[in-house]
Amino acid sequence: MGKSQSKLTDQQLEELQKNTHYFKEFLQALSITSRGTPEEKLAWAFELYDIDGDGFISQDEMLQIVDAIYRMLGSMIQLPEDEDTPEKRVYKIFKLMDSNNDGKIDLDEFKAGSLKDGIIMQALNLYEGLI
Ligand SMILES: [Ca+2]
Ligand SMILES: [Ca+2]
Repeated sequence: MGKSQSKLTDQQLEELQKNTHYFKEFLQALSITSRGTPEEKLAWAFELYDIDGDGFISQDEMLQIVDAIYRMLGSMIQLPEDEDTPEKRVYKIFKLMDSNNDGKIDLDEFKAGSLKDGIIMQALNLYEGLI
């Protein structure tokens, strides 16, 4: 990730299109698991967030997802000022979830953090309402 800019470059637009496509797959996968327990859904969600499949969610990976979620749902959910950009949100998520401070989130941290933090569970429930 480069420096944040207010204007979208062509590359960022391309990235956005990829994210949107990715997000649709994300929704589909979640709909498949909509009958699972919250724990099962979180395990699924973790795999989706872990884009390169190395067993950890990096800040870049989290940013891609949060960015996609914000673009798709931004007008449907109220966001406090300290998390009204994906970057701020990712910072907060990592502060909350990354309990051993190694800069990435493993499955246990993700599960524990998601149950503590509203937005991911809220998003999971929102998808169920939509599908
Ligand atoms: Ca990863
Ligand atoms: Ca960690």
